[in-house]
Amino acid sequence: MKHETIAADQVAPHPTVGENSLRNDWTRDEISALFDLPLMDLLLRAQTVHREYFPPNEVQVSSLLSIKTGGCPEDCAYCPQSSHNNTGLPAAKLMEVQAVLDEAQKAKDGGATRFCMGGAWRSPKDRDMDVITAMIEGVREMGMETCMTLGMLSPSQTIRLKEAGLDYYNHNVDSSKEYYEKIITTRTYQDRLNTLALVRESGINVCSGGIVGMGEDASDRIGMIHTLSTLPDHPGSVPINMLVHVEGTPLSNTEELDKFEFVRTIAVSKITMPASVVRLSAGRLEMSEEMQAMCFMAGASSIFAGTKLLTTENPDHETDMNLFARLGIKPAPICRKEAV
Ligand code: SAM
Ligand code: DTB
Ligand code: SF4
Repeated sequence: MKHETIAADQVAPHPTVGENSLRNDWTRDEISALFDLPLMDLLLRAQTVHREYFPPNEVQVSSLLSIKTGGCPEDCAYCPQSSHNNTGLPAAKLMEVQAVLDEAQKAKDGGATRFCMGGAWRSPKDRDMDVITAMIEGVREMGMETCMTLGMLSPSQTIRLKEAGLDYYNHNVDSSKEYYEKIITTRTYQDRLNTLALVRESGINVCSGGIVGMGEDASDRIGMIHTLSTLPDHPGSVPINMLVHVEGTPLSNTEELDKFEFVRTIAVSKITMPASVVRLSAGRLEMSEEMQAMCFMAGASSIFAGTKLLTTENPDHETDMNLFARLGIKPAPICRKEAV
């Protein structure tokens, strides 16, 4: 990929006071021009913007648990949990509340301030909502922020999650609309946007991002950030995942994305959505420490900690804390954000 130095008038100059106010009128051309900046200019600008909104050198630590694993009817080409993919992952039933709370306690003891629970569903069933809301209430009582990702929601399910005190709902747009249609056929991009609108309107904080390295091209990464940064409100959390190549999925042999393109995706997300917490999400096991440091420089200020994501591996806590210490990064204290 070629990144030329571009004419100064194609990109807003280095930020001055007020210039990094929140905007949701970003154009694809502006986003494309950001991607094309020389890497050091892009990193400097992203870190400068980050510091206008967040304390420096703090990274929030979330923990993930798959509360309902495998056997998903959706055909997402990247996902180890789809029943359309032959990954050999056994399907499990929804976990019991106490078993989830036990895992949450371990995550808290390990330093997590947010506990994210994921269900391999197209949508949750109404009959599961009592168990799900009990999980939210229990994790909240432990003093952690709660996040759920359960697929598409109905209006009444969304209200129940809000009433239980859910802090964040994760629902990724995953890519551009054009590329999304190539990797998932069992639902539409608009379905995704509809659930995001329900969540936003209910007052639950939105967590939405995507995956890069799925064989998409640069215009798809631009399209994904364009979708997210032009939503009526920017998502409070923006997870950027590097594809985890899982054998048995159609994307298992996808060519590795240039690492700097991933770093650029983090930086452009930060610049376009400066008040959002950009999360360096899946794929860290394949990243060097230097690359992760570059992602923090690019404005990533959250990670998933613990040896397991949902079904795939992740660096262990000690390795992460060792990296934090060497980089002078501190885990961010809990800061519960009430959505409006
Ligand atoms: N079923 C729900 C849904 O799709 O919204 C929630 C769980 S789903 C596993 C949550 C997210 O995990 C997906 O939107 C995708 O971004 C991410 N994900 C799944 N498989 C992945 C992979 N192999 N590599 C990176 N991210 C992945
Ligand atoms: C997100 O954007 N990434 C997390 C979380 N939201 C739910 C999931 C990553 C899953 C990676 C593949 C797996 O472990 O199954
Ligand atoms: Fe199911 Fe979510 Fe995986 Fe798609 S990403 S197959 S909806 S668990």
